[in-house]
Amino acid sequence: MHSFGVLSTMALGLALVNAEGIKTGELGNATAVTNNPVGFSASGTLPDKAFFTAGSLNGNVKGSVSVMSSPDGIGVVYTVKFSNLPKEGGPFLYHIHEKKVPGDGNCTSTGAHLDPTIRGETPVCDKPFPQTCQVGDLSGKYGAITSDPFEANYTDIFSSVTSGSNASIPDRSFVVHFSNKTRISCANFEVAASGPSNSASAPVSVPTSSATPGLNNTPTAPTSTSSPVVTAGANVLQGVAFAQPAWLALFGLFFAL
Ligand SMILES: *[C@@H]1O[C@H](CO)[C@@H](O)[C@H](O)[C@H]1NC(C)=O
Ligand SMILES: *[C@@H]1O[C@H](CO)[C@@H](O)[C@H](O)[C@H]1NC(C)=O
Ligand SMILES: *[C@@H]1O[C@H](CO)[C@@H](O)[C@H](O)[C@H]1NC(C)=O
Ligand SMILES: *[C@@H]1O[C@H](CO)[C@@H](O)[C@H](O)[C@H]1NC(C)=O
Ligand SMILES: *[C@@H]1O[C@H](CO)[C@@H](O)[C@H](O)[C@H]1NC(C)=O
Ligand SMILES: [Cu+2]
Repeated sequence: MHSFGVLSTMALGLALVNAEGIKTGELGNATAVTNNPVGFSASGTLPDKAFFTAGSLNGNVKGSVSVMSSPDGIGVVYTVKFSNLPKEGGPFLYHIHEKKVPGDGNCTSTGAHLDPTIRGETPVCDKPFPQTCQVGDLSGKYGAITSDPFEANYTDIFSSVTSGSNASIPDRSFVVHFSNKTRISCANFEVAASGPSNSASAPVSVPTSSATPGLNNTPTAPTSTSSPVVTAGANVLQGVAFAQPAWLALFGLFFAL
């Protein structure tokens, strides 16, 4: 009985930290996501009001995190921008958190970092081995916010844009912290474009999402005097026409199978 307990504790310890002392998730390392639908994009922008206002913070940190499926479908391309940071308390950290920000804007309610492999926050991410880090630990893997303004572009192969996936980014939120982890501000991702190669939801979601601010496909009206109703109609038609090849391809695929 006793020796069994000791053995299982040892096995657990070995599973979490390997011979080189690198901490791995309870469920192993993060795996590359290879099936992201091309053409998907989503973005989150920090609100005007901070969740935690420190002495030198004027209003709120300004910033956004945008995600785009990469052209080869492997992982996600991030475009990250922050400015108007507090003068003290850096370098600032930012992460994808597991839950959405609720209506009251409470950043505490976003829970912990997105961590499908159950790695935990400590010890800190080992940068040369990003597969061993928490999927949502963006500043751990790609660097903290060390300048104002701050801008970074990178591809994270462990991120997914597929809703419901264990590594889905658009389903979550991002949070900006002081170096002591106090949460300054947070925002949700809003889908901007779901992409032509998306599944059966494409015909519905394309016309709907074209009303979302930030989407860069405003239809060019044939005349400058066209009424909003005509524009909306043209928009829907454009969405349907856009979605048709996806449907045909889908049916073609079923036939082929
Ligand atoms: C995770 O990746 C690290 C770094 O490459 C490696 O040392 C470790 O053995 C891997 N762990 C598992 C469970 O695959
Ligand atoms: C974290 O750092 C900020 C900025 O220095 C400070 O205002 C805040 O009180 C600190 N939080 C904790 C829990 O120490
Ligand atoms: C935010 O939510 C947490 C629990 O999720 C609660 O303890 C805290 O009081 C809330 N903060 C504000 C400012 O409402
Ligand atoms: C997350 O989901 C992917 C795709 O379904 C799967 O391959 C992977 O094993 C899952 N990862 C974890 C840690 O559950
Ligand atoms: C990041 O990419 C954008 C275009 O998407 C570009 O305008 C910007 O200069 C890039 N920034 C850096 C730091 O590479
Ligand atoms: Cu965080």
